[in-house]
Amino acid sequence: MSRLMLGRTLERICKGVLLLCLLHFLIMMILYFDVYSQRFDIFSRFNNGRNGSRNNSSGAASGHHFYYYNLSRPNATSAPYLAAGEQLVPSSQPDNNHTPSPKPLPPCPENPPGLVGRLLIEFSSQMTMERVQKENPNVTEGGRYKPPDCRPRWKVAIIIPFRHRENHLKYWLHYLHPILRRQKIDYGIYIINQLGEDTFNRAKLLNVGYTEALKDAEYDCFIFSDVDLIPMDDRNLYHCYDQPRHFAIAMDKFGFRLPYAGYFGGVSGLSKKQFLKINGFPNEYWGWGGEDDDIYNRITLNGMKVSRPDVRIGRYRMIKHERDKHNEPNPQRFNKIQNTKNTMKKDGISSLTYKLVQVKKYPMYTNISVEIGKPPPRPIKG
Ligand code: UDH
Ligand code: MN
Repeated sequence: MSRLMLGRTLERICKGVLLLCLLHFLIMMILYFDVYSQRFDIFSRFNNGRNGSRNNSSGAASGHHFYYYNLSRPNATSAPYLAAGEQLVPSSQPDNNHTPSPKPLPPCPENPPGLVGRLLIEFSSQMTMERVQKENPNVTEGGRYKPPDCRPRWKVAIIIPFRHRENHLKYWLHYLHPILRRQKIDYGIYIINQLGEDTFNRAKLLNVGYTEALKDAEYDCFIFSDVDLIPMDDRNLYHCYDQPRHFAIAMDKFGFRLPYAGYFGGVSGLSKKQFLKINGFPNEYWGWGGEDDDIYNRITLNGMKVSRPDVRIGRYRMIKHERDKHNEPNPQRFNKIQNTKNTMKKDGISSLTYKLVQVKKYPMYTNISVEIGKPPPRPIKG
């Protein structure tokens, strides 16, 4: 009797186990087909990318994230001027059926993988705006760009003081757009054009650039660059740092060295917070020289320290030029830079006045034309 009972119990257990196995098998089958269909989907896209002659050994596909590529985009080509890693451009549109909500982008890498390092910079061939435009199809109106595959830490306005330097501007745009794109910077280019023929005022134009760029977008980082300075190394990253940044530390015209310890000229960058802390730049330096030293003084007087790249990386070429008309050396500059401590509180972004005449968005940059006045009449001696 008890044997019979034992047999039945065993039989029930066996049936139970068998049922469980069947159920397990069923679940496995469902999961398998589900995953397989997804994998198939990913691989078909990935292969599309390869067929589109992309370099799949670098860039997005080599990271931990799979990106979907849209071959219909105009920049989905392997143009020779693009560096490795640039060509993998994910679509900004989610793909039709499979990605209902776009995944949040990962932060941009601190060392962007597409950088090429030392660059060959030369100004012998003629440059045209048509060529610059053709080479940079993914720059949007007004000279705006943001990386499609990652989230940059900074939103950078690049401000260029300008008058009658059209030729230099073409070279600047030709070299800088691809560099900034490789650096994975979210940026806009603002040319601040001083109207009229009165004495040039670089620092005041930079203050105007800060103000006008902020009307366009919520920038939190400002890079101020001369129009004739081209970085020779794309590892010199155009974003902001813990301290105000001096980028152009080794120019060809100074024998690739810092001309003096407190030099802050050429290309520099401040976060919005750092810029406001020093009340922006002085408006009262008319003509060439001194304004960069005044800015340096403002930085140190406000308890900050200038940060700089490695001297091998912060190299620049300046397009050769003669002194411009109406930008003679300012004879008052030596006196003025002794007085920054007294002047900086009242002269700066807080006291800026100008007349905005025109804002025009071109494909490769935004042009802001302004009247900024002229130097006050010099007191008559005697
Ligand atoms: N700038 C203009 N137009 C001008 C003056 C200045 O666009 O008429 C801007 C431009 O962005 C330029 C920057 O202001 O890069 C600085 O001016 P700069 O290039 O004249 O200054 P730099 O120190 O030259 O390079 C000084 C004169 C060198 C004369 C050398 C003669 N061999
Ligand atoms: Mn110059």
